[in-house]
Amino acid sequence: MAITSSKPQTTRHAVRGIVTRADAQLVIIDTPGLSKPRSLLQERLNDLVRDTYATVDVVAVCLPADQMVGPGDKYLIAELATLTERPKLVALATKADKVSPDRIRRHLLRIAALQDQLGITWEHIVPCSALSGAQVDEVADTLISLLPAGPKYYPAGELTDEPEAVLVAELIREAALELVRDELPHSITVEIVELGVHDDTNAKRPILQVHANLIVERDSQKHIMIGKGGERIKQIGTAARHAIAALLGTPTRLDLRVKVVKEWQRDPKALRKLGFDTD
Ligand SMILES: Nc1nc2c(ncn2[C@@H]2O[C@H](COP(=O)(O)OP(=O)(O)OP(=O)(O)O)[C@@H](O)[C@H]2O)c(=O)[nH]1
Ligand SMILES: [Mg+2]
Repeated sequence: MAITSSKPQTTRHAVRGIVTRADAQLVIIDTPGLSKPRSLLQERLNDLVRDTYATVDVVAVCLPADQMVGPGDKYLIAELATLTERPKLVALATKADKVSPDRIRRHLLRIAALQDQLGITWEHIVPCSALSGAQVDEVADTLISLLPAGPKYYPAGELTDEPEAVLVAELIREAALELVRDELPHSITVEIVELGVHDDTNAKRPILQVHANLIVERDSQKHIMIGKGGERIKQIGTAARHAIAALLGTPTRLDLRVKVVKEWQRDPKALRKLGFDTD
């Protein structure tokens, strides 16, 4: 349900994914990371993360096996330890497919050592890989074993409660992130101008019509996004259109334009308009 990319700060919303099984329903919330606020956007994201921590039963901290446990990870875990209503903590040693069993073992030991260093307790430490699927079921079992009994919040078959417009905007951003480099990813956001289903008499099935703006912060970035002869924006549009059609199961027509909203990450009004209001 949540988009992924090789660029930092990919997740900017608290996206819910719902897993319904015979014995339980697991609502997984993907949040942004907690980081040093360098913009109003980052402050808003940190507020969102803290609000989410306060409302969940368990926090699973992802610590990729191919990277050292860094100062950012330690900061985040130490923050979790200061919460008054402390959620239970699980460590996930992710990307297990990328390293040798020996390296995994050492990674697990370092994760275990964080308990004494930071004054926390891991209920479980689970190595896993989203790519190969190894131990993904164990992750679900582990999380479910830590949940209190409660109502089933969503009907079976529901995979997320994200509005369609948000999913579509995120898929467009995912396509854009894959096709840019360096600092630009931070500056990109997507605004849906119009989203509707059209019954085209010539088409056999209804068509999803999307009109969206790919927003950047500066004129120079606009030129990069458009690319030579419009090449890059065309590539982004094609990739996004396929992804949207695949997720929603509807043939899609996408009208995508690049727009500059000067310094939107620092502008309270722009942030509100672009859906980053935490109130
Ligand atoms: N090899 C491998 N790569 C993975 C695995 N899980 C995620 N990745 C890759 O790691 C990169 C980062 O994944 P994200 O899901 O965007 O990471 P994140 O922790 O949510 O990061 P932010 O949203 O930016 O805070 C992407 O390129 C993924 O394809 C895995 O299990 N194995
Ligand atoms: Mg993410």
